[in-house]
Amino acid sequence: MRCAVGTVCLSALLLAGCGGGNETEEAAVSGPEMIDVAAGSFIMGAPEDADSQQGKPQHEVSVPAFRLAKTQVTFEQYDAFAKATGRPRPQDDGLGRADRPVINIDRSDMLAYIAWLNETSGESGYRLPSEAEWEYAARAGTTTNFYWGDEPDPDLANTRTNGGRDSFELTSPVMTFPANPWGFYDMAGNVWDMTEDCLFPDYVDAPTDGSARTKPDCDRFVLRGGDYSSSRRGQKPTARVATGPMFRSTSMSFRVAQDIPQTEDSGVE
Ligand SMILES: [Ca+2]
Ligand SMILES: [Ca+2]
Repeated sequence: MRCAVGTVCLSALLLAGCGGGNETEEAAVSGPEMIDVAAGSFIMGAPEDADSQQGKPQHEVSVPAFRLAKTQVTFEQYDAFAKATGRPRPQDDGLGRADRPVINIDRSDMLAYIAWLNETSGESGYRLPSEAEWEYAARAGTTTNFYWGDEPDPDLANTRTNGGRDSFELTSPVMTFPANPWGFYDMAGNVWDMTEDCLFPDYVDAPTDGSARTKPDCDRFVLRGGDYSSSRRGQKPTARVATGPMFRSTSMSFRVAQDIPQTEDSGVE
């Protein structure tokens, strides 16, 4: 089953072939389950009076249609890559593997996984998401403090609260908490997501076409989406931190984005 561009596959579990395109021939490697995100515009960033962790200033961004994985890359997915390529399996620090987000890898490991997907999955165009794409997908059309409303809720994200559904001091399996309105999991809390963007101190002169803001020899890349130790501010879809390219952590992972294949509908319906 192919999901029409211009819609979001909310019932992703039922649409096992969504974005996969593997009905007629078995791909050698199955990539992460992708959700089609329709093109659209949104206000990126936080108001001037927001705390210092939030990206500012607010500005309108028009995002072309793209795909984003509904979860972060799991240990199961990454370990298949490591096995196939002879790379070491990253440590899990005793937190468990399987459907936990892969941790203790650096940016070059993430890019190697993505390159491997492009080479072996039978599909192309896999890449890291831009900050703008990430925030557009995290907000999922909402304008509230969090994608579920204006107050933190321990039943809706793995953060430092550790109450209610959040019984996790550290990482939690992907899809433990409810998805956001567009079907993406863990866009608040659990572990941070790597993006394509280099860190600039603010959004002045940032691109407004959904593309990543980069520069040669970047030494600080932007992470989005908070982690298991996030306070109120770290859970917001506008929160951002940054790390160097060699950084590894139990609180950082990644999810893949993908270009919409050129042969498909452009998203105009
Ligand atoms: Ca927690
Ligand atoms: Ca997260």
